[in-house]
Amino acid sequence: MSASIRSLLAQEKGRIRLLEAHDELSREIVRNGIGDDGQTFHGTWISGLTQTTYLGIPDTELISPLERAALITRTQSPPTNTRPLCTVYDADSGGKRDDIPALVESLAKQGVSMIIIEDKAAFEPGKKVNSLKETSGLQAQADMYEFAQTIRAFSTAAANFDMMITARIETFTVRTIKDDEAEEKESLKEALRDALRRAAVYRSARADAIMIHSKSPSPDEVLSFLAGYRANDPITPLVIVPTTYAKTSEDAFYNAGANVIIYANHLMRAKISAVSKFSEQFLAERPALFAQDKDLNNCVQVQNYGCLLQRLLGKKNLDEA
Ligand code: SPV
Ligand code: MG
Repeated sequence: MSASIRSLLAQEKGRIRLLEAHDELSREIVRNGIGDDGQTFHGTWISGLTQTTYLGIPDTELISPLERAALITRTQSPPTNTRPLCTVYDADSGGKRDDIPALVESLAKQGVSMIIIEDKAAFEPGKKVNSLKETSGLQAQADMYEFAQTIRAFSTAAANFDMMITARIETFTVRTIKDDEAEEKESLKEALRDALRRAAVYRSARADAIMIHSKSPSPDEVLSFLAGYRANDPITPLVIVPTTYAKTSEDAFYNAGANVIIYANHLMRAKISAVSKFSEQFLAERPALFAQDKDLNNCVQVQNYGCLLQRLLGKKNLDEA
């Protein structure tokens, strides 16, 4: 059974934490993770970036959000008696307009309860540029009124499901940072005005939640949006992705009005790091490494990648792995 993010938001007083999962094993790792303070993840983020990395293709909408949805493996069938997680899907630009009803239905049937669509130029395979890239502005931001039509189409398709539709605002990520201090200040002010205007338009188009994205190393863009938005609307859930501005505490964002914090690519990064180090160690020490370690040997023999990864992550500090 999957959890509903709408219900979790109510249950957890509007403070939700998600971690990216790109396959069934990583999802189980998210489900079982417990911090020293007893905190857990409430659900998973099906990231376009890490799902495509897993598939070995670039994060450019080479395959459509509908095609990608068909590749989610068994997210709805965890073993019984496990803690239910909610699932949030990264739908990139939303894909082809005609695909929207089938996309929403496919995701709902797989236990997804929130879809996030970004206000970038309309779907064209291979043309998407990831928001964190320096060149993210090369993919233009969508006209806000045209994007509102996309949000309306998703909202209509979601009417019979427990599904939240989130409009993701890319104004800060497409912005070119100015060298001149005064120009930069003005550009930031204009970007904030634009982002707040877009949020109002997308809410009128029946978006259930708003995501504000930023690739700045400072949390200031996001904090200014949260303050500006919350001045007029204390209720609509707000979503953030603190990948580049990672040093600010969760509480600072929750207290500023954020409700859903998405750690968007961290398991894939941990996996790449751990497995790279392991393969180097293996080359250096084989076959002694396997001869000495029966458990590790078992993990490999049954090709249980998650078991292998957990063994490495069990060392807590990835650098020790
Ligand atoms: C993803 O994880 O695919 C996202 C978040 O869309 S980001 O990569 O930060 O754009
Ligand atoms: Mg993405």
